[in-house]
Order: sequence, then C-alpha cells, then structure tokens
Amino acid sequence: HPEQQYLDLLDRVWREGSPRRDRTGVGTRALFGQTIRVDLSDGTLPLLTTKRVSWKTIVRELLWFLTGETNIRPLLQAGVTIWSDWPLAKYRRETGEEITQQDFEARIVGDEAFARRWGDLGPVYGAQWRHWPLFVPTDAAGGETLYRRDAQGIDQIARLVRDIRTNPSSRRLMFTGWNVAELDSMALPPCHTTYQYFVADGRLSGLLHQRSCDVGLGVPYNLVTAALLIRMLAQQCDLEPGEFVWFGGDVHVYENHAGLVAEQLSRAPRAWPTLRFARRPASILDYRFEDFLIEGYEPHASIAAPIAV
Ligand code: UFP
Repeated sequence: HPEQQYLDLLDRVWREGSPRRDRTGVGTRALFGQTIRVDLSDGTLPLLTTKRVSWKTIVRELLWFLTGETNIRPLLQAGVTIWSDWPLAKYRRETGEEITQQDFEARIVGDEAFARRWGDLGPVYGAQWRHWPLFVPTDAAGGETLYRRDAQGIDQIARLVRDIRTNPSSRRLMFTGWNVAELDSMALPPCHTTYQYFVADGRLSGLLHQRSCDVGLGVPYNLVTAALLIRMLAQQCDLEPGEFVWFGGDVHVYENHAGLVAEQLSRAPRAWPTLRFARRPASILDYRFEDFLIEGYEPHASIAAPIAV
C-alpha cells in the first residue's frame, strides 16, 4: 500500500532521527532529505487512512492560497482555523490580553478593522504565488532611477499554466513561495516551498520540495495540497495526472507526538479515496469547494496531537 511509505517515514524518523532542539522549544527527532513517491494516474489521492485527515480544510486552504489572500478572515468565514495560532500568539504577545482562540476568531470574523490589523499573516503563500513583488522603473528627474511597485506583481500560477500548455517540455515549470526579500515579514516562511512540474506521455507529474516537515501533523496535509494542485493543473492543461514526488528537507517528529506515532503505526492502511472534479472550471482560479468530489474515504479515527507554534 502506498501509505506504507508515510508510515515507514513516521517510524524511521521516530526511531532514528537525531534529537534536536528546535525553534518552538518542544524538541524534535529529525532526518534530512526524505522522499515519498505517489502514483496519481489511477485517480487516487494521498489522503491518509490510518487517521482521518480533514480534506475539506485542505481544499479550502488551497482555494484561499489561490485567491492571493493572506488574511485569515476569509478562511475563518469558511470555518477553517488552522492558521489562527500565529496571529493569535502575536496578538497575545503585543497586547498582553489573554483572549481565547474562539474569541479571537470571532472578532476577526465580526470586525473587519480588527481583522485588517491582526488577521494578516504577512506575504505568505498566496501573496507570493499570485503577486510576487515586481518593481518597475519610472521616469525620474535628476538621473536617478526610481522604482514603483507594480500593483499586481507577478502571477506565478498564471505563468505556470501558460508554460505547461505552451511549452510542456520546459525544465522551468516551477513556482515558489521562497521570496528571500520578504521572509522576515511572513508569519511563517513557506514550509511547502517549491513546486516543479514535468510533462511526459500526456501526463503531468509534480514535485514538492518541502523545507520543513512535521511528519505527524503537517505532512498529511501537505501531501494532499500538492496532489490536488497536480490534478487541477492537469485538468486545466488537458493532461492526465502522472506521479507526485514529495521531497522533504528537515523531516521531523515532535517529541510530544509519541502517542500519535504509537497509535498510527498500530493501524492498517485502507484503500485511498479518489478525486473526481464535478466540472472543468474555466481557469485554475475558478475552482470552487463543490468541484472536489472525494469518493471512498473511509479512514480510521482522527488522532489528536499538540501543534508546535
Ligand atoms: N509545518 C509543516 N507543514 C506546513 C506548515 C508547517 O510541516 O504546511 F505550515 C511545520 C514544520 C515545522 C513548523 O515543524 O511547522 C514550521 O517551523 P519552522 O519554520 O521553524 O520550520
């Protein structure tokens, strides 16, 4: 079963990973440079079955990325709370107010000005994918060149779709969130960092370079996001899905995930679900939640585990 690659990775990192003191203070065990390969040609999705993974959240998050939005307000309006930790921590730190997550989220949804002040994550994924900063020279007096920031910036997604369609053998079919100049203003520098695509025999394959990989909590999400993107791009470019290659840099399990590791490794994987699209949207930006039909997902129960912020 292809899920065995994930279970083996979880097991290997837990048993063989080097103990490391990490940014969050929780501590991890880590291996460097790990790979998972998934065949998407039969329509399956790498949605883990040894615990329930909330694919609805993943779809909504991906659609949010693709809008170019970086404020958590539209996510919360769609019921997705996975990005609340960072703005919440910042709010508590800067105001000293001991607000609960529920109250914070309710204020973001109910109060637009509050959301503008506290709900933005900085120029994370959506901003870089759709509006990578572009500076254009302006006519300036005095001989010194002045630059103005283009309002739209560079749409990496639009360029990718264009290039896959018009130049499928290109070796430059990539997009990245790793904008070095803006890393310091992001809530979190991109974890699923760089995506690359490859067309052969009418099939679109994709590779994700994920620089930092929380195998217990993050990776089950990241696998699905990357696979969904391959499927959407393939549909938009009239190609069949090929292979998904996941490459992890710092691949780690948090020390407080012992319970998750033991429980999940005791479970037997089941058949992966399939993804079908309800229609062919006019562009990569026109997908709606209802377009994603996930069929045959019968996972084991979800497993709660603490997230390191
Ligand atoms: N993390 C993931 N996937 C994600 C995401 C975060 O695995 O999509 F947003 C984990 C990796 C790491 C932490 O444990 O979050 C990010 O911390 P750092 O920036 O120090 O790598």
